[in-house]
Amino acid sequence: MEITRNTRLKDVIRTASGHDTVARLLYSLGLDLDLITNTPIGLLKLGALEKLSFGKISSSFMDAFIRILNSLGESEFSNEPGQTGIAWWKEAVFYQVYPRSFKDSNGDGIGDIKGIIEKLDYIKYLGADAVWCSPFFDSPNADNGYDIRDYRSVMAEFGTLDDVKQLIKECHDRDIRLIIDLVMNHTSDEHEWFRKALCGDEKYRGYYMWSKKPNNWTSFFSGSAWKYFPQAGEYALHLFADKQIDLNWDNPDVRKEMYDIAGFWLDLGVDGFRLDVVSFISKTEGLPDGDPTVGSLMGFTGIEHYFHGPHLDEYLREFNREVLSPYGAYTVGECPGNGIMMSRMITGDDRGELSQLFSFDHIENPGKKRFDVYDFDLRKMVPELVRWQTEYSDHCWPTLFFENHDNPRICSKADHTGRYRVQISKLIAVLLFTLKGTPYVYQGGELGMTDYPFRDLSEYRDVESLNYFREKTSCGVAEDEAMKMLLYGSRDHARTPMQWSSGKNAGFSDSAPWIGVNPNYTEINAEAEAADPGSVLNCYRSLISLRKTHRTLIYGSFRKIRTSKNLLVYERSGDENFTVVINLTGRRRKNPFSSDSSPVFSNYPDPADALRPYEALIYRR
Ligand code: TEU
Ligand code: CA
Repeated sequence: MEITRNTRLKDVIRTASGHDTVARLLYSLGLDLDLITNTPIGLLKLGALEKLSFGKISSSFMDAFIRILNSLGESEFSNEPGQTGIAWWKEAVFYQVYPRSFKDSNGDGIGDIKGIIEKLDYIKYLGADAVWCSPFFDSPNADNGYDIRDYRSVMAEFGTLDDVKQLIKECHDRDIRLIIDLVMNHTSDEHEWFRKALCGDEKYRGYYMWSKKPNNWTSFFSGSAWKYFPQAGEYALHLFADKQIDLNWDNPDVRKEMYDIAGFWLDLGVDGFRLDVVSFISKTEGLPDGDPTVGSLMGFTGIEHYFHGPHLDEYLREFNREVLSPYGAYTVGECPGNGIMMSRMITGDDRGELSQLFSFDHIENPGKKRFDVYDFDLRKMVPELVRWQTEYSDHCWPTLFFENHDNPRICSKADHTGRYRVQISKLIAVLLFTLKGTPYVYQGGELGMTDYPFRDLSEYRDVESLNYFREKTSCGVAEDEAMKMLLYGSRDHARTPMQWSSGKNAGFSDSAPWIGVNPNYTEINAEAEAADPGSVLNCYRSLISLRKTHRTLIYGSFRKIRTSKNLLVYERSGDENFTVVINLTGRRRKNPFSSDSSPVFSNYPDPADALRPYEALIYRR
């Protein structure tokens, strides 16, 4: 179906790209797709929006918008009700390790592979079945290892290839699977390929994307996405830091290199991959300018040309056929900006692309961006969360996560006062382990670790934060205001050392860590929490074990029960029936769920009639 100004909105959202683009656009305006599905607005023609907006929606924006809507064409995925197949990764609890900040084994202040090995028993004790390890490959660390210089060797600070082989073995000895983090969209500018490209080697020049005249795309880490290289006499594309140069995936040699690298690691025994920004690998041919209005809404200009590019599905299928399937490897793709329908194209079990993906809309409230100064409202997350439970289809399996190494801590985000840290952390655990999908715990989330009280720019380490500060202040934002934005959005909050004990440097290292330890480690740490039955850690452990002993919590169906917008109430049904009641606010609410039985879980130590702030209850019937 060709979308034009005459297409009614309700028809626009029947195609995958139409559905997701409109949903994303509304989301960035703080609105919900319900507006189109549940109100007469759905009957309006696309062109009417232009007239009704009184000039806010320009004709050129509408043109760009219609082009995006038509770019993906019809979606080919099964709408048949399916039968959810059983798989280890649907039953597993994943634990994400950020090696630099997890455990330092040799006292240089930097976490390392041997440190991870030391703590595998802890991961097992928590109840996790699989580890996602952020990149440990040789890297000059412009972006903490997400800028890879050599995909087949290990960063000296982290250890050796033998250490990683040992890690794989020690994981498997404990029945823990290990997936590693492959960055296939870009390499370091210090990678041999790029160095050869700069020396005029035509073969390797063709590995990257060049231009004599850069387009208007912006980088995720501020400024233009193009950097001029005098040796080459041209600009090279970098969607991230200017030391992370985008690979040209339209070149079959590049794809072959990547498949070989994946095979190398699978031969060493890893169980699969988390694929860094894998949805960005295919870019619109000719690299045309991005639409400025789309750019300002999304925060990045040009994104419509690569967030689900023209050959993405084709390349993923090729990757799957060449490497993943033969090894039976699991994959979870990082796919920012892909909504639910386009995600079905990537993860449908009949599509032969990826096992699962991460999409991020639920992580910020509608209309908000990560550096905005605001308290995250859990209520506003519900429509998005529920949609992935009910509309993602039986052919797909959601990921469940609220934290990772790129986002502040969720308990701080939702309550910057810290007053309800314990309740919110446990509430999040209830969502992680009772919703349908594969839970991903980010290191320290299981302790209720919080944001760091950053006061000075010198305390930040992340290239994104530092660039952001520079960009904002150079555009006239006052320094204290820019500091406040960093305090709300910096990725460094998630990267402070794991808090193991109340000992020196939180038990992370014998010497000063590469980034500050949160001063609250004397109270919030694994050792103290292990000894406290009411801790966040013990809550995680008991919910993981509840989930494992009741498969209904894994494979059971999901149904949302309508109540007030202050509560989230849902049912998981199968052999058994679980009802989850969550107060999403910091105020007391009436508990609408009357039951003969008392809850099998509460995030408060004692029972009560009314729901207390952020109370989360699980009933079993
Ligand atoms: O992140 C990609 C990404 O788009 C975002 O998570 C990004 O960091 C930011 O949130 C944009 O608003 C991945 C990695 O997870 C991240 O650590 C890397 O810095 C990035 O790719 C580049 O490799
Ligand atoms: Ca170390």
